[in-house]
Amino acid sequence: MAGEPQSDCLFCKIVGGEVPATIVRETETTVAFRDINPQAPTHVLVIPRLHYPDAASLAAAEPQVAADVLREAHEVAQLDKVDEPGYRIVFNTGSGAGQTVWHAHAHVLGGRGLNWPPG
Ligand code: D5M
Repeated sequence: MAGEPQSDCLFCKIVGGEVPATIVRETETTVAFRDINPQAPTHVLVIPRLHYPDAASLAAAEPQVAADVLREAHEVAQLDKVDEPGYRIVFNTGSGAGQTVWHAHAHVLGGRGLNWPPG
């Protein structure tokens, strides 16, 4: 059921401590950890503890938690000192956009020049 831990979800396992991760920050509603395949000097994933398959379904069901994810993304950027000159928050949504893990997550990318448009 949406919002409940899924036994076959990698990020639910990270939330539950069953799969190790390099945790950066934790709150009551979110966990932030370093991406295993970093695309920038700072590449952190911020996830809700609750399981929703993507950012849109999270925002629809739990708008406060979606806001918590955004707030934490900025906290992570500040922690890694990439908030200046700037950083990027990415929510890949759908396989066509490159989403591979079906538990909502924000990529926080920074520490290098970031091109626009993105690839
Ligand atoms: O992003 C999914 C991201 O999840 C991708 O950048 C790799 C990352 N990933 C996958 N497994 C792990 C573990 N075990 N730890 C940390 N990061 C991980 P998407 O937008 O779905 O393509």
